[in-house]
Formats: sequence, structure tokens, C-alpha cells
Amino acid sequence: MPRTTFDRTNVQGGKDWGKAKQRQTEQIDDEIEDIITKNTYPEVEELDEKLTAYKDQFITYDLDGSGDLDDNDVRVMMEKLGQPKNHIEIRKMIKEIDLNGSGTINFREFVQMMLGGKTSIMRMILMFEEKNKEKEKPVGPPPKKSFSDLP
Ligand SMILES: [Ca+2]
Repeated sequence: MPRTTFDRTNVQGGKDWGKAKQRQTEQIDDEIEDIITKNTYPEVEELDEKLTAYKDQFITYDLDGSGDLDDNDVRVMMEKLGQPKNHIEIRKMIKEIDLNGSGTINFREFVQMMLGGKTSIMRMILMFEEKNKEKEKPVGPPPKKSFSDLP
């Protein structure tokens, strides 16, 4: 997978935007370190790789580098994924994932959405997309959830 490049810097507002992106990347690296240090997801295999993949996704969709996915970020994300949603649907999707009630999705919430036991619309769409990308690899049936994963 190609690394995220910042060649749109000038289009997006120049130096400040580049700085915001850098800050955002550093902030996410800290979050990842914290998640690993605290062993937040002991049952998850290949956690490092997964967190790196989520970081790439999150940075791609956090268009303004604010560190949060807001309504507009999610709208663009869904359009890119071929699943355009209206304003009400987007609010609902964010609400499913927004743990701290900020109205936006931060990296921690994004990780929890992907790795936590709760199913959400955004997670289903992202996982579907991920599976499509892996089509060339031989894949078995998706792993069944155990009863202990249920909320
Ligand atoms: Ca939030």
C-alpha cells in the first residue's frame, strides 16, 4: 500500500495544513504507543499492523488534519467508498462511534470501532471495502465471533 503523500499541501492551504498533518501523524503515533503499552486489545492478533493500517485510513479521511473525522470527512469517506450517505445517515453513523459525545470521531474512537465488540454501519462498510481490496489473496470465510465478543 502506498504511503500517504502530502503533495496536495498547496491546494489544501499551504504550510499550515502541512504542519497540521504532521501534528496529526505524531498525535496518532502517540495514541498507538499508548494502546500497545496499555494492552488495550489483548485478544487482537497482529495489533501493530492493524493499528498502522487504521492510521493510514484515518489520515486519508481526516481531510483537514484536525485529528477528528467530522460530518464532511465522513461524507467524503462514504463517497470514496461508493456508499454515499445523506446528512441524517452520516449523523447516525458518527453517533454510533462517538464515545465522548464530541460529535466527531477521533483516532481512539476509530480504533475502538474497528476492534471493539460493537458492530456499526461504518465498520461494516470499511470491512467490506478491506475485503474487496484483498480479493487477490486467497481468503477463507471470515472468522466467527465468539459469544464472549457479544456486548
Ligand atoms: Ca468523539
